[in-house]
Amino acid sequence: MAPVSCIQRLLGSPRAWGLALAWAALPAPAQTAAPRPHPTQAAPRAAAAVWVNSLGMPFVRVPAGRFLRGSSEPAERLAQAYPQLERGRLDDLADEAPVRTVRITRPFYLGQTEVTVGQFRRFVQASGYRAESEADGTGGYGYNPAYDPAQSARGDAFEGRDARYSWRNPGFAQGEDHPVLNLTWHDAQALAAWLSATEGQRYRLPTEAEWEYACRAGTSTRYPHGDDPAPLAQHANVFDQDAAPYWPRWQAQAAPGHDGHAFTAPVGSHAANAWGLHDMVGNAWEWVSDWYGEDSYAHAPRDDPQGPATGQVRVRRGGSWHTWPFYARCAFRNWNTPQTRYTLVGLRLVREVDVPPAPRARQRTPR
Ligand SMILES: [Ca+2]
Ligand SMILES: [Ca+2]
Repeated sequence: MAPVSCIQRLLGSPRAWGLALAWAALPAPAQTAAPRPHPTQAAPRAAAAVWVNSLGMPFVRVPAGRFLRGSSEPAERLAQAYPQLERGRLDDLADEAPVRTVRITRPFYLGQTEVTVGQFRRFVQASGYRAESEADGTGGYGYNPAYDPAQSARGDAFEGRDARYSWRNPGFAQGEDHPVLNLTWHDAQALAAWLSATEGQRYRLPTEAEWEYACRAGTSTRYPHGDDPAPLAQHANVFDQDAAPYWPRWQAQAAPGHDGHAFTAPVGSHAANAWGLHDMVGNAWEWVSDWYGEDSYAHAPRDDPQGPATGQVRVRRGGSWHTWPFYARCAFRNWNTPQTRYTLVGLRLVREVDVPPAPRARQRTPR
């Protein structure tokens, strides 16, 4: 059975009425989504203007354009760049091909950073929303130094599901400016819907194509900084020499060097890419709107692809603070069920650009 969207489920339940009333009772947002400069996010490298919404999320405008989506790198070349990886992992990348030109026909505002704990907390306080991990009582995943993956049924790197874990607690300390984790795809939909309703704008998750376009920011290399994984820790918060001591059996997979963070980093701790976007690579995986399809690139339209019409799992992109460099490439695709809540997965949002109405067709002068 195809999963039902959160909004559909909300509208079909008594809870929807309570939520709707909570929204209606809200005071007007302290500020509208009208663009204004953000006092703290003006990255010198990113000349692009930054705008902030009513929850304090900064957005930058991504231009319309075209890019080469995906990767067709042969396994032999990848093996040279990532010699520590088992060969089987290099042969499992068919979903990144074929590489094709994709056009993004409309500009859009994209979150300059991942959604933070503080921003999500303000949403929860204003709306009364309960994250899926709390609403269903099964919790999320978290880091527990006493937990041994080898002793668990699934062998997962993290403990869960467990009610002690949620977006409020991934098992390690997070500041309000860290990326929020343990949210489901449905939670992301609820956040976007609430922002849309309260601000009168159109918020949504980026499509998978928009996400990769924005990650690449005009580049066609493995990472926004280039092809070489060696300096990745200078550019992103990934599984590095700061994280490896906590998972010594994966030491060989850690990026060389120190990015300064064993767990999540405050968003924007690393330099922005060429379009002014931080942490597209690393820190938290990011939900996108598409259903996953292993062969979806071969069947996608060239313009504004939206992904398969149906599916079982939703795509997440970009890698996280716990991700090996190979899986933090701009082209890499991963997925989870829309109910998944996990210690590594967060999101960033799109706010659509207001499109002025098309000019009326000129009337033909009768002859
Ligand atoms: Ca790190
Ligand atoms: Ca990220």
